[in-house]
Amino acid sequence: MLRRGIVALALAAWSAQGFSTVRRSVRMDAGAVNSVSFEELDGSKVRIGIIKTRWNPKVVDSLSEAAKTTLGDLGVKKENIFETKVPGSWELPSAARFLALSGTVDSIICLGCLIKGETMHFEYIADTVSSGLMSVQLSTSVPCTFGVLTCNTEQQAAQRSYSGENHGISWAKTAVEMALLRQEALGMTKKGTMNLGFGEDDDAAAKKNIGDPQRKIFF
Ligand code: RBF
Repeated sequence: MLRRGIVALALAAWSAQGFSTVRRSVRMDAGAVNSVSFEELDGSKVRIGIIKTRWNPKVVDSLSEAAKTTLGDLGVKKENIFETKVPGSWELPSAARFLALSGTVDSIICLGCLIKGETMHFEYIADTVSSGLMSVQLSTSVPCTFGVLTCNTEQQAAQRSYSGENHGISWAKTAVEMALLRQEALGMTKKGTMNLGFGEDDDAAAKKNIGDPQRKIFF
């Protein structure tokens, strides 16, 4: 009986080790990345909003500086960047909604930094802000970049902003890419009207495509 127990324990330990080895190797083979590549982006005709929090200013200001420099590098004109502040991350979704509904921007970068503390604020705010921003972008058709760092420590926040790989750079690129996608999807790049992007340059060409199964709608 005792021997059977020992064998069972040894088997359990061996299989647990086996499984964890398999899991480890799968994770290594999955090609997971923690950054994303971008194609060349022409930001010369897009209007971008930046909303940033006054909480954690060292981190958030560094994110917004990196974002603005990147927008400039992509050709976004200074006069096409609108910037405003809110107290904390909790306020980002309403401010984003006001800005989206103003019709003055093609895409909004929402910047904040939540650092886990001793109370439950982090859990409440992080979840709600991310779903709030998703809801704003879907209900207004103005893409909102989720630029909120949700960190366990101040060091993690620093490593992702002023003393490491600054995420403001990729968030600015994301915002320009989504602004261009929005303009294309809404037919704003075509002459004339909102034709939902038939992929032609004028309205007549777009109409000609109606009924053609090959016609290109949206992207
Ligand atoms: N806002 C942030 O953007 N980052 C934070 O780390 C943060 N921590 C907070 C901690 C507590 C205990 C509270 C009450 C608020 C915090 N806020 C933070 C502010 C929050 O986003 C919001 O501005 C206020 O709750 C007012 O609505």
